[in-house]
Amino acid sequence: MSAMSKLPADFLWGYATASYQIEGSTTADGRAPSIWDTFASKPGKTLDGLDGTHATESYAKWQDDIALLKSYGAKSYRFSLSWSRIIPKGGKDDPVNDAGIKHYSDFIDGLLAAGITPFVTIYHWDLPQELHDRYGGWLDRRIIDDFANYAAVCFRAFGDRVKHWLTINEPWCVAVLGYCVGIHAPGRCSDRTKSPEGGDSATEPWIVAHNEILAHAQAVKIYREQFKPAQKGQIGITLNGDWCMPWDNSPENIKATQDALDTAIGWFADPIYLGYYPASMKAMLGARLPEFTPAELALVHGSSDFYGMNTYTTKLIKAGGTLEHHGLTDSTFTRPDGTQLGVQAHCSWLQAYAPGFRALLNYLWKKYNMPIYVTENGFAVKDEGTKPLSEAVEDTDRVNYYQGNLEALLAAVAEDGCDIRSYYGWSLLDNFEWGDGYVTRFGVTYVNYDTQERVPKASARFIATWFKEHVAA
Ligand code: GBH
Repeated sequence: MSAMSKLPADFLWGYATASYQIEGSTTADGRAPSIWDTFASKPGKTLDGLDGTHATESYAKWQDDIALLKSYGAKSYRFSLSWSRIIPKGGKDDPVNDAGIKHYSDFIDGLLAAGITPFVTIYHWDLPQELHDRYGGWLDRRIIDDFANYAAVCFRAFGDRVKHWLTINEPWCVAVLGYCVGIHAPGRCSDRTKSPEGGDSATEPWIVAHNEILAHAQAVKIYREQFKPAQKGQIGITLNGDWCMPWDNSPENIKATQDALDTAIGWFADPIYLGYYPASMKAMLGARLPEFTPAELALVHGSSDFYGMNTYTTKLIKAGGTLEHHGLTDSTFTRPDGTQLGVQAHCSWLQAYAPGFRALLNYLWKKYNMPIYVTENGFAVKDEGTKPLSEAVEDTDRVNYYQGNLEALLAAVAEDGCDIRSYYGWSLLDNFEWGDGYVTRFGVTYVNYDTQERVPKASARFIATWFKEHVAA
């Protein structure tokens, strides 16, 4: 790579967050409960029984968040809207809450006044509880029109100023963690000791995913037909997906690696960008995988203007697992020679491995041929949550993670020719890490949860300097 390689001047970079993970103020200004309020309030569902009641108090402290982003030189901020602040009961015939609209409208104005481009996620997992109670939320096809209506309310209220939209964040996590493993809201699975109210891990995740894809596509259709001509923005979905490499060169592990990628990524990306579910998933699931009608397929195929990519790690894949949501494969970070793939994070599922980040960018660019927006990427330093502040802010493992991945991103652009338009670090702040509570910290900013004091970590300074040096003027 030439030392002069730079990202284009309009490259968007900044940080990502999500409403329930940062906002707090869960009863303010007419907000109604989401499935995450309900799930987190049940005993044993989150670490230390904690929830998003306070989080980083970003609903109240929104001006501080904007000032922080500005101090970091961020060009853009990715955040999500809370459905139950905007339409408390959620449905298409339910009232819109003007106070919720006003909050986000003021926030968007504040970002723009600070020169920061808003990138807005419409749904990041906090479904209005009422829709779950009414018809089972994502399990029922009524969600499609209710979601599309909610999205239209957002386009109408904010689309004059918001030109970058994401429909749903990581539909895989909603389907698998919420309706198969039961470790995320609404906590459904086949195990009645964990989910007494019902659930079927063998069928529900595939139905939920199908409805998510249709809801996303319906929202995009409305945007393109009714709003895009005047508002001229872009809209897409963002998918989680970690790079997979065969554990060794055996044919069965090479095949398993593609099965793992199909289930992690192709499950959603193939219908949306290519127009069909992966053949490996049809073979695995048979009639349990829902089918699209021709009309639905026409709606779904091509329903994203770009590839939204959330990624964290790389896995080594072995054939022979028992979990269908991993394509009946197993994964490990331990190579055949016993060494570890990368530096271990606080979460068991995350190790740093920059070559995998570059390989994934290339795989997605070649397979789907869409501009890529990296919408999340980040690292939780091991044991950071129990370190004193002075040590926690010297987050060397996180600096190394970002350095490796940003160099990989630049190489993917400058040497491999991938079309990459954004990079968002997860996250601006330490925040509510879902079932893992507050001990796992992903922020480039340390949050003292007793005082809500924000303290920049070394990684925030590193990223600011890196983009200053690597984005064309
Ligand atoms: C993102 O998900 C989320 O968008 C964000 O809200 C979250 O805070 C952030 O990552 C950090 O976790 O061991 O089988 O349970 C990341 C994608 C996919 C990573 C599921 C964890 C757990 C797999 N996640 N994975 S499992």
